Amino acid sequence: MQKQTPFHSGFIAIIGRPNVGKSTLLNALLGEKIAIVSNRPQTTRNRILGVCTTENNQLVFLDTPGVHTPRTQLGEYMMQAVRDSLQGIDGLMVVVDATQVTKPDRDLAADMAQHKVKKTLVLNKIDLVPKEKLLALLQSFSELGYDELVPISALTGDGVEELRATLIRMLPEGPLYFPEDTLTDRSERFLYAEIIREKALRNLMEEVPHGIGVEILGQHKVSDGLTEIDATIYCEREAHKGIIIGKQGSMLRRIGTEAREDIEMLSGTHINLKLWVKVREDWRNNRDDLQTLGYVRER
Ligand SMILES: Nc1nc2c(ncn2[C@@H]2O[C@H](COP(=O)(O)OP(=O)(O)OP(=O)(O)O)[C@@H](O)[C@H]2O)c(=O)[nH]1
Ligand SMILES: [Mg+2]
Repeated sequence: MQKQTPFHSGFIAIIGRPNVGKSTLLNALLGEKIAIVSNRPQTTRNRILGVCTTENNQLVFLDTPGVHTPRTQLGEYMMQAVRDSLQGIDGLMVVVDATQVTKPDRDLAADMAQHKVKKTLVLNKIDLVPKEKLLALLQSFSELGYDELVPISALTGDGVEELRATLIRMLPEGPLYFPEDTLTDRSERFLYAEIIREKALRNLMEEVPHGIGVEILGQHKVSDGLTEIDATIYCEREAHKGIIIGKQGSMLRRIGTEAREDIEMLSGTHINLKLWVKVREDWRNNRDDLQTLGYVRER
């Protein structure tokens, strides 16, 4: 790809309350799925960087955990990841769920409006909102001082290209921060663990998902075209372990099959995925466990 001058680039943080669709939006902007998505709040636990490069510009997105009041050390780590993501950025995208704008959404949007960078307020999930309601909502955010208000559906893609054009207009002149073929700064190992966690989140009910952590123990090439991956799913209680394994192992098999299919697509090779389940009581408040599972502050 021929790099054009002047070249524009910048870091843009994606901020919002849990479940508003930040990770779905990151994936839509990249045209690739790198961040896991579920209908449960607090799905994303780390800052996830995604890069989109053209001959004229490079957009570097930072997906972040949903802003909430932390109740565990993991929650505190997550909120630190949000604060860290706000450092050194060139732009800010604040996402709200247009189907249910709450006071905490408005408070967060008002708080973020204080940042002295280019700011876009993104009203997501417009596929579920009647036009009249949307106009009133847009109006209700117009006084906060955002440079742009953009309605989108990250799920259907409606408005996503308009949003991209808006963000590109806001980029300052800048260097190529990452090689042009970079998609994310996250390792395969991280992405695989996240895929397994996503399948667990999607299949498990009630309080079990929040206490789940995944560690990739190892991966080795068995032959050309076949890799074996060993991973442990941690949970917080013996009763949860039973639920994750399921009747005669049926739940664990389902999580394993769904995860294997996604990992095979990502890696382009056949995968033999071996999953174990272990109980680690209160791991979300244990510093060593948090470290083992990759919840370690960067830099
Ligand atoms: N109908 C509809 N659903 C959406 C849209 N965008 C996201 N969703 C759904 O909203 C849910 C949450 O999406 P995520 O992308 O995981 O939300 P998030 O903001 O990253 O959530 P956290 O990581 O928990 O903070 C999922 O069930 C998505 O499929 C949209 O534009 N329309
Ligand atoms: Mg997310």
